[in-house]
Amino acid sequence: MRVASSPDVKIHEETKGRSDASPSQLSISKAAVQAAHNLATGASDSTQLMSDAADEPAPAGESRAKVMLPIAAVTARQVLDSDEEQELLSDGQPRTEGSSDSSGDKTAKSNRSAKKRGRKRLSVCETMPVSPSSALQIIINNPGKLESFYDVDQAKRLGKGSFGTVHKASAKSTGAIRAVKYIALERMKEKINVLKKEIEIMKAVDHPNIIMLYEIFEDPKHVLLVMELCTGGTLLNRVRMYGRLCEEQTAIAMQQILRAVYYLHSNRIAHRDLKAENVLLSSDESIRQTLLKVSDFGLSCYFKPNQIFTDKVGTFTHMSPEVLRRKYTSSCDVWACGVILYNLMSGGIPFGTEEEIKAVRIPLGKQWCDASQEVVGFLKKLLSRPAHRPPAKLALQDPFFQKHLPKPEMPTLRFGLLDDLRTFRSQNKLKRSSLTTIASMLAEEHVQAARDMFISMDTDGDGLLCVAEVEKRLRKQREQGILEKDVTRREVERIFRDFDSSLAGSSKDFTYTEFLAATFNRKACLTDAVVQEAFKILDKNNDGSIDLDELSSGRTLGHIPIEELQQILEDMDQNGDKQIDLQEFKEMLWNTDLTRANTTASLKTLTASEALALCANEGTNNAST
Ligand SMILES: Nc1ncnc2c1ncn2[C@@H]1O[C@H](COP(=O)(O)OP(=O)(O)O)[C@@H](O)[C@H]1O
Ligand SMILES: [Ca+2]
Ligand SMILES: [Ca+2]
Ligand SMILES: [Ca+2]
Ligand SMILES: [Mg+2]
Repeated sequence: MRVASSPDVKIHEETKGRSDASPSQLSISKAAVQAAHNLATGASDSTQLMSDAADEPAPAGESRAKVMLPIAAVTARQVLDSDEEQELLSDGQPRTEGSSDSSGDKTAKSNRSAKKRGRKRLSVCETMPVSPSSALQIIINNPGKLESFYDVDQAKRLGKGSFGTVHKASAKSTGAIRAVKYIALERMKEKINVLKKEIEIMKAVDHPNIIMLYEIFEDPKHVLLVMELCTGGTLLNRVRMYGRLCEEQTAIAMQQILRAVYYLHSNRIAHRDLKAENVLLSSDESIRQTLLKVSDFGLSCYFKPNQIFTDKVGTFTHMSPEVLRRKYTSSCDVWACGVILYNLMSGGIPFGTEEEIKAVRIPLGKQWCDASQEVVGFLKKLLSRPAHRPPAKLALQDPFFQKHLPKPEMPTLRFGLLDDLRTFRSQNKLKRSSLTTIASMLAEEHVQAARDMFISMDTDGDGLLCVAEVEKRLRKQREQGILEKDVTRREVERIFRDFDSSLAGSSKDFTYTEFLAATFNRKACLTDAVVQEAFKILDKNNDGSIDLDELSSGRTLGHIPIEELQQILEDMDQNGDKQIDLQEFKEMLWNTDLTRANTTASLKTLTASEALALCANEGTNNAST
């Protein structure tokens, strides 16, 4: 057990395989409760758990029960995890140690036995399934050295977490700016499975309000996560800067956080550590102008329908009553959103002790006097017993948002963009992955318009663009006189058909990164440097060409049927040497012909209106620009 001196108390108590909480576990909540109590009562004998507490004066003039705790109060973080440490040896066979071992013993024993058998201990990533990033469609584990690809600004630390630090870095090839999270393996020790879960989940998510993981490196001492950079700091810092946010800013922030939660829950992921400190701001512009990104998936996990969690994890101040009782579902994230809402509106947090949380009495002190009926009503819904608490999807439809969100901007959707989407769906996996990879390398100014378009059309916020959403937007533009002619539902549906081998023309919603990849401005963005970089990622052995072995190793695009790979190679190989060289690769990227579509009956004939639309938009190849 380790108590971090970080100002952020994350608790992870597992009951799996155990009947009772150990004394050490109990002492955590006691310590947290004590820290909260000290803060609420103004006690100054700060413990390690409340290292930041002294910076934050408790609001004066409120009764004990109504004191709003500064958020840093109870935040030293603790991770107690009894996930069974799996020792994986280079023969690839997992071996689970008996859970009765103490973890220290276990690790030492595994190392010893691995040595005895003369086998190399595998790196963290080598013991994980090789699956492509769902957003980027490629394997993002980089076996090379981080320093060969990125210049890391060691002097500038963006933040510090329980297991290491986060630094700013720039990609050598494209200059793209990133954040690198250094996770010290030495400090993770038997928590390696927690780290693996964090990586797996980050690899699986693709949403404009969730931090994106671009690449994973490993050195003997660290796992290095290359992530999307947020230069605007944490939402918590923003609140501290202003004391509290107005209702409009609160509505903007809460909508984005709940959209992320809705997306996660739809994908059966519970975050379990939502708090303003784990929500980052994309830039230092105002909340109205920047994007919020949910981050820190260190305590997240997948769940099955109706699954009940029993492990007590999260940050104490944001834990719901049912988490404390160790019988809860992903709805705990919605409760945490309630605590965040309270935090944004007042600058404090509502609950400091276990009793207060369990009693679900929300302290609405004088800070709340001038709050609107809607925000108070919404707060009460989020901070209610599980049976009354709305799921994220429903919370997003709350009158609070209707009343307090500014009118959304509506960038014009052009036919050219629809055409880009359809073209993308007619292309082979290699081209799609290359374009997606390239989209991930682009500078902010090149993706901004497409991103705004995606967000404005994804009206339910689930991170997917569906036929109905596009149709609705077209209809609206037609009503506003921006579109001169109707586009029928069938025509919209046509755009959504996916000619990927496994889908054979069936309809599929557009994901966020797919949308960016399909619509970025080819002319402005397909520079030699970027194309070469994308090529290098595929040319694993760096011999100047991509061949079948490289593609079929599973280390590039994941596992794709060999026939499909052969077909891809054949399509792109112009000189017949069964390899793709840089020139052929460039041509593939530039070629916007509907190569596959030409041979696909369903796309062969454009309707008259589509043909008209295409003609009308010639020259405006990219609608997002
Ligand atoms: N992508 C990012 N961009 C900018 N800063 C970041 C990023 N990710 C993390 N940070 C900073 O590092 C801190 C710790 O990162 P986090 O992922 O929350 O680690 P931990 O799981 O240890 O809390 C954050 O609070 C934030 O200040
Ligand atoms: Ca949607
Ligand atoms: Ca090669
Ligand atoms: Ca060739
Ligand atoms: Mg964190």
